[in-house]
Amino acid sequence: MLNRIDLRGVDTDPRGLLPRARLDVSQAVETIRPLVEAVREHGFSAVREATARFDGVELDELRVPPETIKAAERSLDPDVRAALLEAISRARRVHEDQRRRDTTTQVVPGGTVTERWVPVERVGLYVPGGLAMYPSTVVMNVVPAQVAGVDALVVVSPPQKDNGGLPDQRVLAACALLGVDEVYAVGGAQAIAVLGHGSTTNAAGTGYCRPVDIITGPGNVWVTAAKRIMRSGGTVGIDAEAGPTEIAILADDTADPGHVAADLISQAEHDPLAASVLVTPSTSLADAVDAELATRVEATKHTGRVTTALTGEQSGTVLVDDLDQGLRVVDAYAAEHLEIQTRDARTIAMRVRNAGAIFVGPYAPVSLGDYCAGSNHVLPTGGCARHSSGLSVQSFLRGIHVIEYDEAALRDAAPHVVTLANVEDLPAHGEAVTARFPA
Ligand code: HSO
Ligand code: ZN
Repeated sequence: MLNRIDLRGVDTDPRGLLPRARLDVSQAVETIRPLVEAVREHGFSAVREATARFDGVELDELRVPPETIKAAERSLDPDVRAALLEAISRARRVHEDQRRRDTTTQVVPGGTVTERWVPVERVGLYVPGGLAMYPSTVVMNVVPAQVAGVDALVVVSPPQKDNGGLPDQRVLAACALLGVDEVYAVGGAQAIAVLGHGSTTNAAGTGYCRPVDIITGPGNVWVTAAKRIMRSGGTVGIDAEAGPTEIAILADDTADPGHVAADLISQAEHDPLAASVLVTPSTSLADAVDAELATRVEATKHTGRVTTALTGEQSGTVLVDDLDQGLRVVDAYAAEHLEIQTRDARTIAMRVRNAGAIFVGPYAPVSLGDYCAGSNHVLPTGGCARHSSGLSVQSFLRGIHVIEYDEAALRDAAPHVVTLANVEDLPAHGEAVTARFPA
């Protein structure tokens, strides 16, 4: 079922040889720019029009009343509630350990630099609601922002026709469980424009969503394009440009082919564009995984999109000579999720350089991390794991240097400042220091 790419005996850089979807965000940016501009200029009326067109919902008010959010929590199935609470508490434990402490460095007597970690004030979280509903994504975005100490958290999520034009009921309930009460029923590029530019929330102009400082959360290509537009304006930060989800599995002949197949299918289920890649030195494992896929894909609920994802050019089995070459391949691929299902998986995992998250051994499937490992599931895709990390407490903090020098310490540093200022032909810089010490 999976395309096969045979890299055995190939010792060139594997980067260009690996399967990968090409997603043209720049094209989408041009398509979506007028909509983002319309929201900036006209606020609610532009949002209303886009929502009718794309979501088939006529909105009178974007803001979801806080009582409605609370009611969603009350109507939650007890098992779903327990699972969400467990996911929240595990994520909190991991993210609380990420919180950096301010550090003060005594550079010289009388001279210190303190790095103060300060949260951004207002964050907008995009929660998708297309092929699937994502209460777990609410958890993964809100928990690190709360641990960072962000003051105001805003959630936007597409209105659902079958929920009376409100976002998904479970998404609302997750917001309630986390104490988020500012939620807007808006999705797509228009939601990103509301977060970035701010917007009126009804025709009367009695409600207003203030612009945020950072926009996080995954979405489709239109959402990503709108995030790129907002970031290029300079005043709004974004977490990352999330592309379709990816799983790579580095496995040897000790791996259970049924588990490998199940894990490849699990991420393919997200999106016809999702990527599932097996990297293995074992042709017998590759064959056995193909055989498992044949039966499991038929039996799974979303056969259609799983088949499209698994047979697409972005998915495949890469045959390698050995695990050393396998490691070079997975590093070149820089997967959003990487599973290591090999002998001595822990040692192999320690050698990986590029991945959004690494799942080690037979009992750490990606779907554990999607919900309930405590780790974050908002991770870099499309090879961005080469330079970026997933969402964390750090994503919501800025490290501000606070400089305190006394008179003697400045006097000591003065000749060096003057010398360097003169080297750069910026003498006024030196004069700003010497002005304090008239001869
Ligand atoms: N695998 C997705 C996250 C997710 N899975 C949410 C299920 N729900 C991207 O990491
Ligand atoms: Zn997933």
